[in-house]
Amino acid sequence: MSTRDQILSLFYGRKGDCLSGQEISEQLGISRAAVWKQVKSLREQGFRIEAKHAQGYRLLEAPELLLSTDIKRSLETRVIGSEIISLQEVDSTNVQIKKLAERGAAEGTVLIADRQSAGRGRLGRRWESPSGVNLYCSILIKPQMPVQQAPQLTFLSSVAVVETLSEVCSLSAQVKWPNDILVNGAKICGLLNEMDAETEMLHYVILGIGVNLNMAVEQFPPQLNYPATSVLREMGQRVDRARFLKVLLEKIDQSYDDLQKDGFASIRRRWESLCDIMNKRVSVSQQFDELTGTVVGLDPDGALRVQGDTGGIERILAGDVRLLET
Ligand code: BT5
Repeated sequence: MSTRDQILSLFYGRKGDCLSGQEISEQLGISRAAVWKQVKSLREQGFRIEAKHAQGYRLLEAPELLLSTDIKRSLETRVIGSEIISLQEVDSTNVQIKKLAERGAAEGTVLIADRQSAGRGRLGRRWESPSGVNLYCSILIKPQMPVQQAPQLTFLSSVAVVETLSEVCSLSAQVKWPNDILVNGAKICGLLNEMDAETEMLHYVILGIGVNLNMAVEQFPPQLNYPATSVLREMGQRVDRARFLKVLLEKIDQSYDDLQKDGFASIRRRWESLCDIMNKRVSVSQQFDELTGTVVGLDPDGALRVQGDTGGIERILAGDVRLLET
């Protein structure tokens, strides 16, 4: 734990009572001057810390930052969140966690950032990541599974996000194959899984999750491919980001455990029940042709099963799926 996080733990342990500079310096084994520097830096980060003569410091208010100590304190998980790193700004949480993975970071490591300067979408696209309002999170896992089954992990994250939106925000969202989450047709979350594998087996997978939580209408960039939305826009109220993240990590942890013990069946059933194109007519644009048919389910390798209007079941591995008017 960093010195800063240790000081915050001491403050939280005091529940609003005073903590003397002497006590902090003894507990952490640092000088009084170093304590003062840490307090100054916490104030600059938005913590309201009162200094009372002869009594010490008192934490009055913490900023609405996503702090690893806050999240870790109440997190009930088995693997996910074994380590939580919270940064103010990164280029991309996926890029940074990949570096940690290469240096041997533990399974379950989570990296979150308040802002991304180069948030990544698929195929080199950009994920808009303004400061202080949304969730930008990457999770490192090391599943014992063959490469072909890696797409199952995208469905695992998307089910967890939709269930968290429902539980924490009372918001009903749908999954869109393969990696979007929509509310009334507008994108509220994007998922970007990246993996490292050798021959047939996975080394590690990064689950990248971006959810628009408290982003206001004027913060949406004007030229997006799809309409976008946020919880604030849909529900008219702000979400506590730390609570959202805690519930999300717990759901991912549970689903990851289920996946490893019982296989894909339960995630597949949940995904199918949250997918608004199940049993509906769609058109699928692929690289060289277009198919129309009815969606009938999901295969274990993540392929969408579509009953073609002319012919049998087609397995769609990549393409753009559009709902047809009925
Ligand atoms: C995605 O790509 O939807 C995957 C986004 C994953 C973002 C997370 S944040 C944490 C982690 N670290 C990263 O660097 N990335 C992951 P794609 O399907 O390619 O969609 C990208 C398209 O969505 C863009 O071209 C825009 O049209 C649109 N878009 C960009 N930012 C958006 C936002 N904040 N909300 C809604 N739509 C957005």
